[in-house]
Amino acid sequence: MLNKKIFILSLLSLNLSATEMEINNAYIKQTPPNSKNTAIFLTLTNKSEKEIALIDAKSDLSEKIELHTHIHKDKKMSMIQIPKITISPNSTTELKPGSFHIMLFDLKNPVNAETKANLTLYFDNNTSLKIEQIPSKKL
Ligand SMILES: [Cu+2]
Repeated sequence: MLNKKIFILSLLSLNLSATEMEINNAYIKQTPPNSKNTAIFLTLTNKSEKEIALIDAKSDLSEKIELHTHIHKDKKMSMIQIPKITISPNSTTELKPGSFHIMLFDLKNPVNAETKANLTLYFDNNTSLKIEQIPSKKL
């Protein structure tokens, strides 16, 4: 953790940028009252000339977070944990329903319209980005 640069970003804008990675349109999926799991979606834009991978995430809503994607298996969609989400140089990778997502397990509280999340993303180039006040969305 010591050599990871933490960029603390604006509370009001969800148009966040660091030197090399830009995060846009972050939101948490609202949950039914008894659901313990949800997902965070966002877009990652790599503005550098090198491939960068998202390798870990932390949030105040849950102690257990995994990077996930969906796969088609036996004509069914299922989700699996993946070690990283790679963003090619000068391109955008979208985390969205049915595709890549940040999975939150064992939620401390249900996610409703008032919920705001704080999220820290860790990348394989030894940087991290903190996003605050992420809003929820009903999907
Ligand atoms: Cu998942």
